[in-house]
Amino acid sequence: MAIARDTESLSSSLDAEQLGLDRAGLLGMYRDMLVTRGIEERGHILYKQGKIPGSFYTGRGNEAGAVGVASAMQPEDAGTPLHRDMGVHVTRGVEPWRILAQYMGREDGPARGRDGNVHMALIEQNLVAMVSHLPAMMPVAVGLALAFRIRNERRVSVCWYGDGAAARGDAHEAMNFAGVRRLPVVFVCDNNQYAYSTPPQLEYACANLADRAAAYGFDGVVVDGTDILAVYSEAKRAIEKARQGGGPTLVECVTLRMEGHAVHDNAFYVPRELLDEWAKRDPIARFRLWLSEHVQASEAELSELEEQVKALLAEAQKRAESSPAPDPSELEQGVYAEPEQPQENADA
Ligand SMILES: Cc1ncc(C[n+]2csc(CCOP(=O)(O)OP(=O)(O)O)c2C)c(N)n1
Repeated sequence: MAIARDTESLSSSLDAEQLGLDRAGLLGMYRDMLVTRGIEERGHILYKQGKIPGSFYTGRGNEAGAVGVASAMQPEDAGTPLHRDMGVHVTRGVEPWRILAQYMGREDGPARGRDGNVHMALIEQNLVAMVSHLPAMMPVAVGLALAFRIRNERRVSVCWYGDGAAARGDAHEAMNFAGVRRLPVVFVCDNNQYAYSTPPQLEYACANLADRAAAYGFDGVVVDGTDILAVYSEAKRAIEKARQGGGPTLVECVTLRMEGHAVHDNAFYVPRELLDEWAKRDPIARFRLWLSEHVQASEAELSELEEQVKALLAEAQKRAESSPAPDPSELEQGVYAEPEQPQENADA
């Protein structure tokens, strides 16, 4: 029995306008999706050229989920994006060359060559870098929301996690605590239907992961994660509700992971027909069509934008490749926070 609410697609430019999205904003979202995919495609090639250490993950198919949610956040809001959410970093303004530098372990990557290639975030964008253990960032995101509450700040924390991660205990603890305290946090479940090779029927027994929200005392909503405007609309509603003191929401964005778990994996266990079916719902192609139908974006205008993104990324890659490797003698710098100086106690 499903409990969560299902969303509808946004159908017209009027709907988008009602959400506060003008033509420039809509084209900006399209651009952010293109940049996200382009960076990951380049990363894939760099990995195969042996230029990226470790393994390499992409969020192909999840561009609408990442860019749509991030576009609905305010700059002061905070978030904990994961390995499928590169679009969050792009939307919040990290320069593409720095992401490519991060991939290659260079000094100019946000982690300055000191962490895994997708373990990155710029704290000035109010993003917290992920750790590998899933979903260890959920209690962190809830902690951010608790801090906002205690400090009386009208900020919202956005917490991304996967369908596989949803099965672990820390996901339950985070959501339970957030529900009990009605904290300003939005849980975004990137349900890409596979946790490595584990399919949905072996991951959970409810109809939707968003159904679980009811058990924690807040709303759950299932969104087509390939429809950027539906994602934006639900994320905006959830974020502003949290800001007004209405407590958490669980937004489940349903997609299909369009590549292997990481690039070494050919995903032989995902049925070909399923991949073919979801390929027809590619989020970038869908939005491109919407833009041409609803805001009269011409073929020439869209192609020009696409060429601009290609040129930007070619330049970004050159710059990233010229970024130096970190100096081994400085390896330990910037890894741990410097301890704060104890405050002078006036009464002592
Ligand atoms: C606690 C823990 N166990 C195992 C792993 C190894 N691992 C990394 S990603 C992943 C799959 C996670 O699936 P999901 O949460 O659905 O996210 P997805 O990668 O599909 O986006 C696994 C098992 C991990 N990172 N953390």
